[in-house]
Amino acid sequence: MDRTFVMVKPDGVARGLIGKIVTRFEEKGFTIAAAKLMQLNQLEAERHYDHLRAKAFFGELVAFITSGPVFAMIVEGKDAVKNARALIGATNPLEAALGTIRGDYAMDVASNIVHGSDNDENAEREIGMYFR
Ligand SMILES: Nc1nc2c(ncn2[C@@H]2O[C@H](COP(=O)(O)OP(=O)(O)OP(=O)(O)O)[C@@H](O)[C@H]2O)c(=O)[nH]1
Ligand SMILES: [Mg+2]
Repeated sequence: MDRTFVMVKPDGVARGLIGKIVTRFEEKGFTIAAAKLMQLNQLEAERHYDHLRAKAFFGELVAFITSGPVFAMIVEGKDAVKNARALIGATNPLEAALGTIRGDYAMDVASNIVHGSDNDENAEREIGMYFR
């Protein structure tokens, strides 16, 4: 079975949306294979967003993702990476269709409430980082 890594970001946890987000994945047809509430440290956050190191907002991004607990999940299902990203919606909630998680629950690109791995290799890398 295909799997991917999904994380409710600090804004989603703080807003009490863990349950709703888990439900959206279950309703889509995913199985939650593992899940835990955790706090990312600076190093983990920098590794997580390594591909964005050159961006002007990198510092803000790392500060945000370490600002409070996140809810990390391994989700399983057919074409897990692609189906999860379709359910999550476009990076910028302004462009995310209604019916997607970001389209329904977020308004700002900096706090878009959920992360999903962008390819199979990164999914395995991120699962390896957070579930050992
Ligand atoms: N503060 C800030 N954050 C941004 C900006 N643009 C993108 N981000 C954040 O950086 C995160 C990671 O960017 P990407 O990996 O390119 O986008 P993504 O794959 O749709 O999002 P993730 O699933 O969170 O990885 C996004 O989800 C946004 O929360 C920005 O201009 N300012
Ligand atoms: Mg990404």
